[in-house]
Amino acid sequence: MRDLLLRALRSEQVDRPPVWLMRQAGRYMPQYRVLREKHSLWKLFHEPELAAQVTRQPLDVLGVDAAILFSDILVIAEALGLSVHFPESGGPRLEPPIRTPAQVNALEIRPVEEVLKYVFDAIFLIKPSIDVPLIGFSGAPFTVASYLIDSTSKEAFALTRLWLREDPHSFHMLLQKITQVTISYLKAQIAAGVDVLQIFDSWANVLDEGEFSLFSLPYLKQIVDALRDTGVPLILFCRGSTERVAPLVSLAPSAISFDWLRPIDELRRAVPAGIAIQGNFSPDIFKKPCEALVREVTAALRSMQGQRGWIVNLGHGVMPDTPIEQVRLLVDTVQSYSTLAR
Ligand code: 1CP
Repeated sequence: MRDLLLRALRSEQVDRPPVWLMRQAGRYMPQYRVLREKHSLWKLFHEPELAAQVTRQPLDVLGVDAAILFSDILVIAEALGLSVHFPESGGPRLEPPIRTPAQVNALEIRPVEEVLKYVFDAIFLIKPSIDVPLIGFSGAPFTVASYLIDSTSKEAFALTRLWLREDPHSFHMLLQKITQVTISYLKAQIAAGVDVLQIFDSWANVLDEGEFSLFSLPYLKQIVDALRDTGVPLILFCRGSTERVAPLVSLAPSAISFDWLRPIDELRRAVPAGIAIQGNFSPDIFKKPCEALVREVTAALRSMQGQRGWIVNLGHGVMPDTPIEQVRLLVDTVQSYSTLAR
């Protein structure tokens, strides 16, 4: 296996940083659009052969240093007895949305090995067919709860924020149930063969600092602690991470994924050695002309000269209207850079 990602996650000395991209399989890619014209998103997630095919697309097209399982943070709702729809636009929808403490009480955790078998079957298919590490993932409990309650991200999860202020007790109960099923789900992904895990707290930024420390951090901690013994590296992605360095560092994950609001070399100095950092180009970098893109990427690579523990990525996912040539240029620029040659 080309294990550059694993070595960077262990903060070993590497010749160049590994590069992969959040949402590296997606609509910006013509090959993905061809499949999406034939199949619904629901089907791509639920049919292991198709999920495996999409997972491999960015490896063939971009040659990135890691694969990320093609799935969604919301399929886990099925292990809580809910059904999730992926409409053509507007993001996932949960049926029925959770709106009362009685519904929280009634949520039953089902065996993930059975309910989400199609995810593990996809992992079984992918693993022997790739030569880079496979990243499995889940949503963070707060982010998943936001979708269960509001059903979509419209209006920045107004009902979720109302609930956590008015009835924190039942909100914590919901978070605890999601945490429990998430730990089982991630352990089952490891058993099926993933090499790395990433947790997406994509909506943590709607919480203020105090709320984040009450409603997100303790649940992230439970997950990180429960998985530490497995030895599988875990990357924490949390929207707004550059403003929450200290609380995220306190969880001691293998790596923290950062947005683009602070320069990467400054973040490297802010995070203790031994915790890797991931990021942090803006997805808007792909709107720049080629020379400007190469200049910006090269400047970041130079600024990290001699530093260990960096995984090149964006600060958030690739946008659907991104020109694929620009994505390839970013990947090629990183992969043709050698720190040893300088
Ligand atoms: O390539 C990859 O990154 C792997 C596949 C992947 C991942 C990691 C998908 C497929 N979804 C996710 C995680 C995910 N899903 C997150 C966390 C990451 C992030 O912040 O982007 C979130 C918030 C979702 C929820 C979701 N699913 C949305 C966002 C809606 C909103 O509220 O803003 C959407 C549009 C989806 C559907 C979906 N899931 C995945 C893809 C490629 C898509 C878009 C489908 C398409 O355009 O064909």
